[in-house]
Amino acid sequence: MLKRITFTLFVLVAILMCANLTIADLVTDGLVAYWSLDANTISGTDVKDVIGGNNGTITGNLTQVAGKVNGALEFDGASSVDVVGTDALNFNGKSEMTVAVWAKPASDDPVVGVVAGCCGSIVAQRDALSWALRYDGRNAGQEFEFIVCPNWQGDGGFGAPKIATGEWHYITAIVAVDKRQLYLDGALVIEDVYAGPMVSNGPETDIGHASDGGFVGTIDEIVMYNKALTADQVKQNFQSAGLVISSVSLQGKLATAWGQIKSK
Ligand SMILES: [Ca+2]
Ligand SMILES: [Ca+2]
Ligand SMILES: [Ca+2]
Repeated sequence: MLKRITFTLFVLVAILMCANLTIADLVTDGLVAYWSLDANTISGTDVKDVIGGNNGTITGNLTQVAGKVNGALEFDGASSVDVVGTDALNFNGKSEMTVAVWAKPASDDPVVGVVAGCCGSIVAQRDALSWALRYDGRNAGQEFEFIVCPNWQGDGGFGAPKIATGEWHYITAIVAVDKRQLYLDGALVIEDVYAGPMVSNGPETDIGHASDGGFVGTIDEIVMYNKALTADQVKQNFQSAGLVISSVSLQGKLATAWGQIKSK
């Protein structure tokens, strides 16, 4: 009997260790918000930030679809997830931040905007005056741009090239004191000087749409940090499978393990 209990404990510890390995996969140092957009984080119009409590509300019609990691939301260019935000998302006076997201454009020109080609907010504090990671078709060759206040630095051309319709790609945008960086699929695409510190009039965060337009496509696994990730950390996040193990998969593993224990 003692042998069986010892074996049971061994199996349970082994499962939990595996779970912890998966959890450690996404960089957690400085992580202030994580909208996985998985089905178990969305209830009605409520969208949960599983890390920082910066919960959002769906405005318009968003469709839950298969994502890069578990579930995601499909955006139509008009609808959005609006996050009122907390002090943790207020970057006024700060000199570092990182925002990263998986995006899959629905077309070659994935934007519904107030002017032709612009502006497709993917994730932004754009209803506030702060920063935006978005699609701007006016920036030939640099359509997936990152613009940051003061003065929306980068709007004239600081972006990654178009990503192919229907393909998932991982975009990471960073403010690192005196420079801005943009990574695509874990590799640095562009870097430029930045005259900070950041200026912001609020922490309101918009996913999928802000005042001057919206992104048309699927968005998944949005993370924000209050620090500049290193190149290695960007790569680590690109290779990770998210942070949260769905309770279903963990319960499944436990049930399987318990069945194996009982049959011994
Ligand atoms: Ca997801
Ligand atoms: Ca808003
Ligand atoms: Ca622009």
